[in-house]
Amino acid sequence: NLVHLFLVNVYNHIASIQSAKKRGLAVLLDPDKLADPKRRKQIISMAAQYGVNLFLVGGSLMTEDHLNACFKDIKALSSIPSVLFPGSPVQLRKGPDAVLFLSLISGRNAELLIGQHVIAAPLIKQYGLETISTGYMLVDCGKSTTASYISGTQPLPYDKPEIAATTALAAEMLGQKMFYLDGGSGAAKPVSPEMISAVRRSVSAPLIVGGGIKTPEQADAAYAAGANLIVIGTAFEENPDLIFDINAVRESTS
Ligand code: 1GP
Repeated sequence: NLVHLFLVNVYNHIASIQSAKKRGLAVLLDPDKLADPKRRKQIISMAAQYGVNLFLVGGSLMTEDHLNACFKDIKALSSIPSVLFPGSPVQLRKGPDAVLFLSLISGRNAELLIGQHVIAAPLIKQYGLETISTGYMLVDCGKSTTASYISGTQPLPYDKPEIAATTALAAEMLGQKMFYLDGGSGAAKPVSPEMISAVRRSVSAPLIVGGGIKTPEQADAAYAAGANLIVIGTAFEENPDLIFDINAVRESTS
């Protein structure tokens, strides 16, 4: 609808969650895993019912293209902003409200620090998408994930919060507007609260945390350590009803 089109500025929306000290929740829709329209619509509707703040849509690997269907269903069933979380420039298209312009700052793969961005930038401009410059940090959370494999990079060591903190600090000095600490989809365990709080102390920009969050306790720990927005994908795909318990944790102190 028109009001939605004119008012939504996704970065301001996320920054306002941080400034209001709220506990933000994003649902990750992996188009590959949500190829079944019934299942996809069920998760979107439940997320809308519980007032989720954001949908992230995308994946490190796409074997079939269901992205347009995801964006269409989100618009039809909710007024929640949708953000493309691209694994590569082939995922770019009109449809999302914004795109995370990710620099994989935990890695040393030049293609994911600047190369793919050169390819993506003119398309993003043509499509008129809001661009959110995001310092993206993959963390080794117990198993090799698709994200770390496909990116060909070494993730940050789990027990080295100081490396994450100084990486984020350097990226903020370089102009990144947001940070995303990610254990990768389906991680064996979430990013540690120690690492989250080290990054939180190091930078002032909004901080997103995801990967392997499966319980209300883990969500609570991530928020308490300083995450402004947590991202849950796999756990909701496996059990959409979990959103009820996660939401209770959000409301307990926000
Ligand atoms: C992955 O942070 C997201 O990039 C979500 O991870 O699927 O493990 O919830 P999960």
